[in-house]
Amino acid sequence: MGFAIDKIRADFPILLRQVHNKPLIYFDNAATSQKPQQVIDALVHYYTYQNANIHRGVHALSQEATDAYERARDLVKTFFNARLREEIIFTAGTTHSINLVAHGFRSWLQPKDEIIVGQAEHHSNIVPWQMACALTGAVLKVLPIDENGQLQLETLKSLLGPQTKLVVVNHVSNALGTINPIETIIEMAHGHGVQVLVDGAQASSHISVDVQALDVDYYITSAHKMCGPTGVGMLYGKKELLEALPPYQGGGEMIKEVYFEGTTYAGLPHKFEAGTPNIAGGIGFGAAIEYLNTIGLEEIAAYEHELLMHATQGLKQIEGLKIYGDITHKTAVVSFNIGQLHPYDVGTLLDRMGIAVRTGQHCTQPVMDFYGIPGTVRASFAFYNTKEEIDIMIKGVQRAVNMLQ
Ligand code: 7TS
Repeated sequence: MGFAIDKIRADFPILLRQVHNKPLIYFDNAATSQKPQQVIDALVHYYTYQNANIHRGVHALSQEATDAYERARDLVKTFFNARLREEIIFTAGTTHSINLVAHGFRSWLQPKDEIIVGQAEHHSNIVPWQMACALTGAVLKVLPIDENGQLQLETLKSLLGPQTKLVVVNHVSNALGTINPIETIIEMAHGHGVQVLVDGAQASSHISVDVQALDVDYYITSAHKMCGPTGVGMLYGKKELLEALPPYQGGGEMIKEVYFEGTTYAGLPHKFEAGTPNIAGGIGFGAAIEYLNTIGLEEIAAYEHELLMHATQGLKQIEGLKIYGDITHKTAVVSFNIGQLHPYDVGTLLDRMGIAVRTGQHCTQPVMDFYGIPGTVRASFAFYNTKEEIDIMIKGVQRAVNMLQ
């Protein structure tokens, strides 16, 4: 059976939109994915019929809302194959999850301790660690990429040492789409007794992830990159590590007992979930996972790879076009420039044709500095995109080049 693209596209009402009087072609999926009707319905259903605060009411509505929210946690747990449901912490998203862990690390980092960070990280996986280092005297060490955007594992070998406390890398680069060999990185780090945090924001709706098989210590993502709502995401952590990690925010729900003499904290996952959470968001996250499960991540990955190959081959026909991170082991992201044309100009012309791409640094300034460029044009595809849309974009890029050169 082929990929049921027409049926899938019909689930996404936004794909019927026009932009500048042209049918929308949405190729900014790495920034955020579109939402299927099933997810939109789940949000509306919660607010229409179940709205109540959770974990605290004896009344029926609160119980129903709690059940729906906690069911979503089970869906996330199963999706990532975590061992225990309390290892899944709901957060506001990837940025929040990373800050939560980095804040905990502030409590035990010592001067001269080292954190190894990939060169192609999103700023949200750099700055929280810089802040932790600034407060503790720990040192950030950079694991460099090569010309293709791949992490230099030989260098990791020499960077890992007795001072290393943590390695932080993304699973997939948002700027380039390159897939990092996290299995090897985790094995190498664990060989030195070092924990690994993986930013999975760009992987989790494209690559099947099994946190137990990976033996990863922390794995993080945002629901909005996975057809879910904004403002909700996940931190997976091994139970013993999360139990040792100090809480991030203090407040209601994260406590066991509060006395002015001192407070004790709730168990996992509540210790890290202070205050009223994004209840609708959590439920919508669960609905997004159910939706992705109905299609299947293996099928999604295979289809998106076809899109990637089609786009890569077509774009390479354009004279002077350079793709950054031009390898095959990547998700469906093509980051490129044409000669000296400014990516912003190309992106603006594509927008006039109804084609949404992202231009600029993609919150990865060190990657742009590495290549010595102001930014790139980034087309990032999802399983509801088509080769026909890609053909329109390729023609559009050629038109933009003709107009700008
Ligand atoms: N890490 C990676 C690898 C990302 O791609 C992003 C968002 C984040 C972290 C931050 O996620 P948030 O949900 O907390 O904002 N990346 C992008 C992007 O590539 N274009 O817009 C947002």
